[in-house]
Amino acid sequence: MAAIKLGDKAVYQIYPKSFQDTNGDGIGDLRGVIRRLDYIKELGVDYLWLTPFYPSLQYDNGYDVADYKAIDPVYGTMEDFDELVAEAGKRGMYLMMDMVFNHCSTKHEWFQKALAGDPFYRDFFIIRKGKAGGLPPSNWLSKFGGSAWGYLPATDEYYLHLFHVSQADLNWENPHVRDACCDVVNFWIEKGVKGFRFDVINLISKPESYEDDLCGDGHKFYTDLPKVHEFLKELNRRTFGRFEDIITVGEMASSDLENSIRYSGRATEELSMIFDFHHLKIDYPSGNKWEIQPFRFHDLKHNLFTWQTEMEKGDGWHALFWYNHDQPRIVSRIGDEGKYRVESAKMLATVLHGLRGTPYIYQGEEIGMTNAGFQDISQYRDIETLNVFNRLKSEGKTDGEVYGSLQKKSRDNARTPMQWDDTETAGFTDGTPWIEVNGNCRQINTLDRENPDSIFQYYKNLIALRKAYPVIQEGSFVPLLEEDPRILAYRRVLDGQELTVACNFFGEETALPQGLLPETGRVLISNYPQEGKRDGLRPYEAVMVLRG
Ligand code: ISL
Ligand code: CA
Repeated sequence: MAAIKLGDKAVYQIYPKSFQDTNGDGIGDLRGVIRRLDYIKELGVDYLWLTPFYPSLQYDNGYDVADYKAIDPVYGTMEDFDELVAEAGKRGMYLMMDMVFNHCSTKHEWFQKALAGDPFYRDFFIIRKGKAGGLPPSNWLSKFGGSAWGYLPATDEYYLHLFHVSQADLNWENPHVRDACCDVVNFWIEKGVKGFRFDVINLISKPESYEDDLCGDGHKFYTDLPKVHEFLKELNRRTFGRFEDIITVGEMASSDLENSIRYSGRATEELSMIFDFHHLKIDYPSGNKWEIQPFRFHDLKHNLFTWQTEMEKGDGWHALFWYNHDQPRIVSRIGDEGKYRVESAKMLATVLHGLRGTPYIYQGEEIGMTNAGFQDISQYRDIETLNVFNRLKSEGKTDGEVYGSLQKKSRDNARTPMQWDDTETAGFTDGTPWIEVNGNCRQINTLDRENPDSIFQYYKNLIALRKAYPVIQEGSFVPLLEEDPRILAYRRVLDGQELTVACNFFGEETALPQGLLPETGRVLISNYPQEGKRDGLRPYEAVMVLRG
């Protein structure tokens, strides 16, 4: 198992389609990533996670992979890729590839051969007869709406697709599927890749029989099944686990704590770390993502505290993140995208970068980018959003209700182009961008990053602090002020050193309980000037103090 240290690393996530276009087709590309390597290096990160750029029909922006060992010509060539690895390496940074192994595109040759009747490839997928009365094998729902079963008229059968109808689930029970996936990972390892992110990897094991879910969408039948652990151990042993210097992260959809600890524990030889999403479900009443509700501060705090404490007890390891390409921009979601945009972006960064785990920064987070603000369905591109739009309309929701929801929740919020400068296309492209640029690129862009007060410099400083202080890398987590309605505070402790983090999550000043911040401590970072007596926290104020 990789013996590599995780606590001093940071990862930058790139959504290539929206990062930097270099040939004027309006779509970001690998040469664009190469062009911006010096920018990323300035931040001080170690790894670049790129979401999929394999050949794909782009129904789900590349998560419908049609060939795992090639580059989609829209993004560039294998030579561009090799150059990217080499150029990143020169700057001390490594690539993390996105492995989408729960499903592949129905255009992948495996599925095409299965459709043509090849029994070897048929067994790569989960194909079943329907139930009497023309019903699919079970009533499970796809994550993007509709049945999770796609109909195959030629044989009057169905294939399972937990996601889009173009994403057929792979049958991990079949050893040939596991061979094929191992082969893919080894292919990229040989190309010099040093990190892997495994998409919805806790869903790869499926039950023996397919029953109706009488009180849900079916996810309890395929989430965290015991065999996932076996499959991950095998993948580890046959691929990345043979190397000391490769890191891995599993995306865990609705995984529980016990399983998360097993996936990421050092002793279990599965993955280096996991993304859990529980801290982001704090604004979904009753689990429905599309209903609008303000975030519940107490739930957020309670969630972070429980997971930090329990993961440490079980020796699990977290990938720390506020959002990614599937989630709205965090400053719009639980910060203040208006008056206190800069303060709240820095405050949220402070909370996250002080925690136990490995921090991930999503492109644009380091300059405080905000939600897209799209007002019309023609501006949206995401398949999930388009499906939900139709569903909400057919349920009789008004335009106001529907757009209110999309503007807060759509995955496109995080997918608008990176805001490099203050021109019309934000320096992203010379052509027409595949998705509109946020008009606020006039004010929010990378041009002011030299300014010592910029959000960019703040992120850079946080990453440098992590590299400098073992207490941030390894310290034990101690929750503080569990009941305080406005402040999130905690301590990290290591070898007599004590790091205290205190953050005001709201736009009003709030009292700071006496003695919380050690009088003798040294302020490592804050989003406000620190002088004089500390008896309160200003709007969205964050402070990190070290003693010892
Ligand atoms: O964004 C979501 C729905 O609102 C999440 O449930 C998301 O589908 C889940 O986190 C899995 O995400 C990953 O796999 C999907 C892909 O669409 C996402 O972009 C990817 O991050 C299917 O491959
Ligand atoms: Ca391009």
